[in-house]
Amino acid sequence: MTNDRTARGTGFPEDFLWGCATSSYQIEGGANAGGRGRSIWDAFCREPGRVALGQSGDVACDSYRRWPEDVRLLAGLGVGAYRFSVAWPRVQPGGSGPANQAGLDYYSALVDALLAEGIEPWVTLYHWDLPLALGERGGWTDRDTAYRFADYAALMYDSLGDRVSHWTTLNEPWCSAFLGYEYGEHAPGLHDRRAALDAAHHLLLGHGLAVAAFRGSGLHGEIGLVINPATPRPATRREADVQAALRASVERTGLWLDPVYGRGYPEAYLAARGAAMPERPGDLELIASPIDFVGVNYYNEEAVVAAPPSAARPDGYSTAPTANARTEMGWDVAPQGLRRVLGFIAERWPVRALYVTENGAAYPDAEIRDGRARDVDRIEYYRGHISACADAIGDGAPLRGYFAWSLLDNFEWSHGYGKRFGLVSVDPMTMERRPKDSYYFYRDVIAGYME
Ligand code: IFM
Repeated sequence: MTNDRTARGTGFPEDFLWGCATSSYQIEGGANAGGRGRSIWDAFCREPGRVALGQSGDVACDSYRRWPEDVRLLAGLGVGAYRFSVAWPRVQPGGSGPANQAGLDYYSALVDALLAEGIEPWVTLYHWDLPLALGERGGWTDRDTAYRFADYAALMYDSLGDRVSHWTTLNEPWCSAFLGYEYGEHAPGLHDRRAALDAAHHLLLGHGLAVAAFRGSGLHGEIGLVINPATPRPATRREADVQAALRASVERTGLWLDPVYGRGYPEAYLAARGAAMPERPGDLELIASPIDFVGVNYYNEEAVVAAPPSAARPDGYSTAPTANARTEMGWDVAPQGLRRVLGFIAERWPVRALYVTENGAAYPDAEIRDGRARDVDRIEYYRGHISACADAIGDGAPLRGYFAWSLLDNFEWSHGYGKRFGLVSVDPMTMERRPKDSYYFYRDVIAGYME
């Protein structure tokens, strides 16, 4: 989409879309406001030892009440789009049945305010806050959750579809399935590989059903899936390491994009686990409902070396140390990895458009000078990654836009509030928002200047 908020002097096309992203549980708070139901994250945060310092998203950035301030901050940046997610338990407290009007009104007012500023709302339907009632019935391991998700999606199309023209179904289904059900780091916190594979299939089925419902709604607009693709790079030039990295990319990213593009599940991935997906006739056709774009969330690369497959490492590789700088998450800073993964996806799957739907970095709080956080590290991180996007476009990748993660310092899941990704800081006591230097850097990039 072309608007008057595209970069002019940074080597990006005129109609390149610049945006900023957040998610509901990470910023909204208002946990008991307006008839919101409970989510699996509300319950998980209350389990001892799950989240740093026992923190939760109960208050978060209080965007449930302070969203007009957030819209002003977005307008000040000059973004063309704001990517936010809907909290399913806010609009359908028990995960099924009638909508909660107060929840729908909240998102409707936000959408209207964004449009009034010329900012396109990009709505993510699922960024991990599953209604607890569904979680208690097995969550994504239960096939029925996929159908409930499609009903909820239809409800959102009805409510916002007259004003929203960009939708994404799931954010990073790898995290929902594997961090949630196999590695125990995210809600619901299980350690069960079989459950993770079931969850992966039902997430994809929910995605396919929601895409089909969108097409059936007669609405205009685009719909896509957001993934965090695997980003291994060979640690050495040894052929075994090169092959191990390639295999990891092909299989782990293919787990999502192969079925979405009608190729079924990667056999080698399932064979390595001695497992099959719980698919039923017709599922793969639904999962392959055509999408308009793929969103790529990219933060880092991992250097890998070939290693004998084992139960813990079925894919036959392990990670190796590098000399790269790291963010506060311990993640390697590897801007060219973004260029590589965009190229890899564009080459391998018939994607019509790619968007970087998240990219950003956590760093310890920066020195405050003249009342502003001088977050030089974050600026350098953005500079490198935004340049890598220009390189990817030069290579021919159909990259149409970029979303910074994140507008605000917010609730970073099991890390609590200790890891801060914001362009804007949020005072935990007063909720006062203060733009950091990176906010002004990104504003200038959007305006067409990258010094
Ligand atoms: O904060 C998360 C976000 O919710 C999903 N993608 C990665 C971000 C940083 O960890």
